[in-house]
Amino acid sequence: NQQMCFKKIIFLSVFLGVIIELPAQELVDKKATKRTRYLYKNMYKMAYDSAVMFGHQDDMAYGIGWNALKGESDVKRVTGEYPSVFGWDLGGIEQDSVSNLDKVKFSNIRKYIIEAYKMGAVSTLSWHLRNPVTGGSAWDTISAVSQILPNGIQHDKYIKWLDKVGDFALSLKTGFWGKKIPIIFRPYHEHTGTWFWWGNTHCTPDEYKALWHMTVDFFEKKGVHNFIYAYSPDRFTSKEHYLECYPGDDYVDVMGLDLYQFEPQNPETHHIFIEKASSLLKMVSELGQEHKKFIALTETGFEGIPYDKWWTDVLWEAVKDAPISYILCWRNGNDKHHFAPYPNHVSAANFVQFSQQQRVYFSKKVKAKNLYK
Ligand code: BMA
Repeated sequence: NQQMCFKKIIFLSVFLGVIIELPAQELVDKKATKRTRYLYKNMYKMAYDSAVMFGHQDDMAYGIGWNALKGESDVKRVTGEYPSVFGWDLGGIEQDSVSNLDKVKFSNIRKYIIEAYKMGAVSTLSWHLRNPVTGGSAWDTISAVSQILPNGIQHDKYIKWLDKVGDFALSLKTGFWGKKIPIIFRPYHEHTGTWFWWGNTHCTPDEYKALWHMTVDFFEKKGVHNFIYAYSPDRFTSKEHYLECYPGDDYVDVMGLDLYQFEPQNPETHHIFIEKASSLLKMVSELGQEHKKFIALTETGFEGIPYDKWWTDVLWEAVKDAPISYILCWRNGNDKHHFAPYPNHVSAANFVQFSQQQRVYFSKKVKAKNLYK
């Protein structure tokens, strides 16, 4: 009888163990929802299995020659499928605007995020927020960080801004139970550059870190548990430089890099970009392994993509040796300022070729991966 009881206990614990089995990967947010943890674990695994997801900013919102048309996407028009990562921007939410700085309605962003989730894809949010001191744009570099930190004179106002982002995050839910949709949140990006008010020379590394800590702590306290936090410097010179403003392993889940194709842009000199990008990504991937974070090319592109083989011969060459989980190309704003092709674009055929590579994942292959389970 005792033996029976013992067996029952063993059986029950194994059964419960399977039911409540959660990914071992530690996230910044110890209360992260189950789906958020699964997403992180699965993206981490996929990256080290050599899969690279393809992402596009504002993909479902507009493209070249169309705006807010349900079901449309330039990427889909060219390849027949959606990207597997969708980027959106919250710039303007801090001022209760109806639309973001690129004229996409927040209510539509919410719908697109739900759609992306339903197709098994991933959404990532950046935030080109206004300068909290002057009310100018994100590119207004009048010093602001010291004033929004605790004890700063703009602190209370800034907390209200964070609160609006938190409300938006909590509004991203699906299904009968209203489960929250996991998001890769990528605030205060490109801080190694000098163009944003949180960037280099406009605050000290300690101030930057304090801003990051304050932001994450605020969201956790508010009950936002569907964020995976991504750190994404622009170009950097060494691992030490990459880590100069790093908020710490307890505050970062993804180690990213923002890097666009730079001059010179003629095909004979593209090897310069390839070498630069791969050497930076090599450093990021070593850091990722040391810090146990997955890595990503969190923003990239070649404005207008004037080179017809850019996708396979430049971008892929630049990233193929690094275990990046995804690439995010920037938005298709107009026929000059766009980073994905559209039908009949000079790089369209090459983009199709790129999308069909075994290691490259667009929406269809990603759906089969069940990232949220
Ligand atoms: C920049 C440009 C701008 C845009 C901003 C935020 O790279 O695309 O036109 O407003 O990103 O999305």
